[in-house]
Amino acid sequence: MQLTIIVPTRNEAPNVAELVARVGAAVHGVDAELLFVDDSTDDTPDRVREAAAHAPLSVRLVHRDDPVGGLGGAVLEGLAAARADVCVVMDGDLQHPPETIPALLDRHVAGDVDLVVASRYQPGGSNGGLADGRRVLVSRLSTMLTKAMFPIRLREVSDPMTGFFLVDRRAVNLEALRPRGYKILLEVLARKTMRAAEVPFVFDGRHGGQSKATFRQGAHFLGQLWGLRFGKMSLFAVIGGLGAVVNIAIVWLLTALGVNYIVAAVVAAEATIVGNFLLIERFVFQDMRAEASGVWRRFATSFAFNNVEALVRIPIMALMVGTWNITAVLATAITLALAFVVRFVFHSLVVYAPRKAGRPSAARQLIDALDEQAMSPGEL
Ligand SMILES: Nc1nc2c(ncn2[C@@H]2O[C@H](COP(=O)(O)OP(=O)(O)OP(=O)(O)O)[C@@H](O)[C@H]2O)c(=O)[nH]1
Ligand SMILES: [Mg+2]
Repeated sequence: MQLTIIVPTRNEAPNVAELVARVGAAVHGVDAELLFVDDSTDDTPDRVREAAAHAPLSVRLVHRDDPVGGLGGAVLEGLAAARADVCVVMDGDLQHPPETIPALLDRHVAGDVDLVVASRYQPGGSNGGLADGRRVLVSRLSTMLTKAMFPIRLREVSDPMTGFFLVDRRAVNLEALRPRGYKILLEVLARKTMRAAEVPFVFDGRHGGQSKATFRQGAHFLGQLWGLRFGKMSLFAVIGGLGAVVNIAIVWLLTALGVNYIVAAVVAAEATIVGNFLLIERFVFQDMRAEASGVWRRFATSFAFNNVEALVRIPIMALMVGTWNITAVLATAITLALAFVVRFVFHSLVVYAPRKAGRPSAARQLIDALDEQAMSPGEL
């Protein structure tokens, strides 16, 4: 089978017959199937079965009684259940014209990309079908925000918020995608550098039925964006913060037991460094371990870095207090913040660096690696 067209639906009964007819006509001559992943409470499933009976292509229905992950979850389930590796994802309300499918397919057949995005913002495309000015504004602003947060990953993509795209699922790690996203394309794009292209399309008005877009989804989207962008770094920060608390607790405990405070501080620092390493191994950089050097080497590098950092930070702090005349507390705060960034960058780029990598220019490599690691998602 050449192509699976995945359509997530929730209460789209009035649109099913027309959708099936138009998709059938659009992919005439292609070995394709149409796969509905349905979370409806209306009679959408009946409409799908009716339409399937005399459709010009194979029509399948996956109805979910437990709609895990909502729209995003439905798309993921469709990608997993598809008979073809090449999948088109589109809405079921005919805002995404089925007549654009051949253009997506043709672009993919050229062979140089794994993802073809149907874009409202390419010449020839349009956003005219959005319900009102407010929706246009929200859509524009969220697109701008998204692009600003992923300037490198989304370089090639003008419409990362579209729900209409073709993806070759062999190029996607389905297990790594989280259905939390209403915008599953964003998950796909943000997690991995994809070879992507775009074709324009005209976003139509809704054919029938009701919109499911809500304010809650908007808030959800911001959460998704935040998680994708800062996931790894915020986890790293949380673990670092936890380490600081444990550090203080150990010093307190040991000194209370009568241990010399310098000895207590050293024991606490080393214990925290080891604990920190174990936690970031497990929770922050777990996706990079397989390609990095062995665990003992990673530990040695991380351990050495943290000790050097602690040794260097204190004289720098003293220097700052001496030359800038700032308080010791402020100097501590500044050096700790700086140390956090340096530590994160060092772990991303050195401790967990892939064993061997293609070597473009050093600057390019640095930027790519930062974009890849510092900003890639992390999950607890
Ligand atoms: N399976 C499934 N599909 C959903 C869910 N929520 C929305 N959809 C489908 O996802 C597609 C997009 O939803 P829409 O309500 O059209 O969202 P929108 O296009 O942003 O909003 P409008 O412009 O008002 O149409 C439609 O085919 C919906 O039926 C869900 O929870 N589960
Ligand atoms: Mg819609």
